[in-house]
Amino acid sequence: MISIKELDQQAQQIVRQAGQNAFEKMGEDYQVDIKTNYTDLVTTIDRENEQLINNQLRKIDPDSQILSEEGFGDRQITNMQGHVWIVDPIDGTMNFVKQHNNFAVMLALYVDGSPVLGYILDVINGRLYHGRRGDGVYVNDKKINQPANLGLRESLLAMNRTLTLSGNPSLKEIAQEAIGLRMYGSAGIEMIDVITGQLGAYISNLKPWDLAAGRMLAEELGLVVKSIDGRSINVLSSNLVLVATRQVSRDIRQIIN
Ligand code: 2AM
Ligand code: CA
Repeated sequence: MISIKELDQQAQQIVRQAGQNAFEKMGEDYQVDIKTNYTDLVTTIDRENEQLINNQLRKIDPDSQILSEEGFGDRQITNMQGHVWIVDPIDGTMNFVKQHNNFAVMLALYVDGSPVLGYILDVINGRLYHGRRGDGVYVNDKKINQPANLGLRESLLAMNRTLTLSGNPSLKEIAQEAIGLRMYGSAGIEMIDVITGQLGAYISNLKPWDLAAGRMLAEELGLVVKSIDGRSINVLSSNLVLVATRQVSRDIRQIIN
């Protein structure tokens, strides 16, 4: 069987190919469809990318399961045994369509439920954030240092639109306590900014493919990835997730409790 190190090399190529495909097609005509409502989009490029990624994963790791957003993966994934690849072919599809910026390709490998490989490609900046468990996190070829353990009052916080508008008093207090509030519209780009220390925290409702890669990279750098009330998260379900420095996580816990 192919080693994790070899899978890592191949997966980097696959993510870069999908990024290149999105970059090339970005300015062309493509179809945009509505998923659950008019704010939730999918394009033919999302679907193309997912097929490109999944077909290659099936070649390099044929016994694995694939959990992916647009329906080309395995229909039913009820357990995390063995190799499970988790795919977001374009994260931040709204930004892809509207901004031609601030979107990502994301991929992760979980082995028996634990994160082992993670990739977030910031397509427009050509930066691939990647990591293998125990080997640290890199941006392209450069190793990333652990971000400073700042508290909430010294940190920028990113929160998604639904939560920001929810009126939840605890979330409002958290947002007011932070030094500033940001909203990018791409979980991948927001998690990159926590990993690199540009944000102290990111709070959002995330599906498995929004979370899987960023969780791997963040945990490898000693950051906290938990449900907002401090419980551990189940990667197979939708979660209200906090990705943060240890100090911000403590500060938020104090506000919530
Ligand atoms: P997507 O573009 O891959 O769908 C924007 O708020 C961020 O949340 C994006 O990363 C987007 O990923 C994700 N997202 C959009 N709709 C979502 C939903 N209904 N549940 C969870 N995540 C969602
Ligand atoms: Ca997506």
